[in-house]
Amino acid sequence: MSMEKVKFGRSKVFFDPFNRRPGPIKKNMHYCPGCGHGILHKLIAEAIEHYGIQQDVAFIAPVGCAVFAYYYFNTGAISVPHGRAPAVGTGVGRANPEKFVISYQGDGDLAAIGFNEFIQAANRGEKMTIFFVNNTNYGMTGGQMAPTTLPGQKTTTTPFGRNPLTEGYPINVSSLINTLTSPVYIERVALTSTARIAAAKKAVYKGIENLRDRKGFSFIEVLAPCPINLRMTTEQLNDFIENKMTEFFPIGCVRDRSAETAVGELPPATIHEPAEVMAKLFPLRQEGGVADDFRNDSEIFNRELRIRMSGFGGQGILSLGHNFANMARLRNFNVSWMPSYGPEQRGGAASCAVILSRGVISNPMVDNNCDLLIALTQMALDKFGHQLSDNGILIYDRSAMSKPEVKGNQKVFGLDALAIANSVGNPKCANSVILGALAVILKKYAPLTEGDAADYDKVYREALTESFGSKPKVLEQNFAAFEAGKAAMAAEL
Ligand SMILES: Cc1ncc(C[n+]2csc(CCOP(=O)(O)OP(=O)(O)O)c2C)c(N)n1
Ligand code: SF4
Repeated sequence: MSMEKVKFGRSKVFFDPFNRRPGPIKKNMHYCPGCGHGILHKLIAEAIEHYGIQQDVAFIAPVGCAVFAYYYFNTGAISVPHGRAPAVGTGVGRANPEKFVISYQGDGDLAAIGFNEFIQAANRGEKMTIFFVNNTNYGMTGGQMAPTTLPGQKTTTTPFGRNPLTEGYPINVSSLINTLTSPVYIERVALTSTARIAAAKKAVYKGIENLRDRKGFSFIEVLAPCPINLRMTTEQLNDFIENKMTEFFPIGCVRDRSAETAVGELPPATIHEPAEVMAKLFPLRQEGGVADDFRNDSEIFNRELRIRMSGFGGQGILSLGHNFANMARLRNFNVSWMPSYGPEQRGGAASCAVILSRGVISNPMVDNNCDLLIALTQMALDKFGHQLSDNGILIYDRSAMSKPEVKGNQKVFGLDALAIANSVGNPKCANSVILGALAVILKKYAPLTEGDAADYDKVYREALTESFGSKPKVLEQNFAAFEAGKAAMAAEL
């Protein structure tokens, strides 16, 4: 059957009845009488059927009147947050390259809140077809101004008519993406008459054919009636679309490179093996050749370790946590590092929660059962002291507070971290002083074997080199601070 022939009856791509639609009405769509969405749905369903891709379509529905498209289309369907259809479609398409992604969006959804997602997907030439319903307003929410509202057009948010001096001119989306290199096919159609609908049908079929043939990004803009919010009769609406909208949105093909674009191969899955990604991101770990050999049998490393480091901004407390987390990462721990600081650049309270685990870390918060607390101010101790477990370790800055009370089996160690850092010539190295002190504490109390203690020193150097490799002087000062911290803590124990 020629595709131009009018089809009566319901496409098999639609459910029949619409059982997903709540309430007693199962035969009709929820759209207002005369709405363009229903007509466009019909054309898309027929095209999907025609090209035989129903089983593999992922239909991404917007927020807007078409949010319930999944009531009707018997295809894979996802409803997404407002404006996110091209972003979700990108994810779906990349993770499941064999699927056919359709993004269906209104002018509020696509050209306002979701404009960036849309234009980036168009620019990347994602293999998807987008149907863009331009009805010059936010239909679902009662007729607010959209980016496509015409100058002078009254909406609930432009009661005196859109004024280009204050609201700008309508955005011509099809022309805008015609400045990009990637899109294969861009056409604007309308739904005002049988002839226009027949032309729209051709465009819809081409968009779906391109999708089937994996040719790339196709975009079909549909000038559609919204009789309810525009408060017009069908005749008035047809006149509005044909004579007013087309002044800003001329009907016709904007670009068609479908014929010269080769039928695409199934795109390669762009999800890489985790090991491959790690090797790429963290080459040092590979070069060091120490990826898998740190398997300390100590009980302490066989469970989640929960650490809180806290002090004032500027004391390097966040870097301390970051460096420690990095050291653990370089030895195949899963880690989380969650900083928390006030808006002040310097001097406000700053802290970070670090978790190390050989298993999955499901929650990066540390608000109880803390294994290790490093407190560099009295305020930090007051705030987090009670979270330290009965078997936990506390390291505090002796110059900032007197020896805190000990609870249960807690072990408490004082250190003049800042003074030691100053002695090596850089107060910013206090965090390396603490990491040095921690080496000694862990060796004795974790306990670490000789080999693992040596590896702790090694991985400290690896982590610091990763951060400061290009600054030999800073590196040298930190290494000195680390050794000074070790010596100071060894003298205490
Ligand atoms: C994040 C977010 N912001 C705002 C809304 C409210 N909202 C729902 S639909 C809509 C506009 C839809 O208009 P359009 O995309 O033109 O689709 P139409 O309803 O006209 O088909 C808005 C702003 C929302 N649901 N979510
Ligand atoms: S409000 Fe407008 S776009 Fe929404 S269903 Fe009604 S006519 Fe269609």
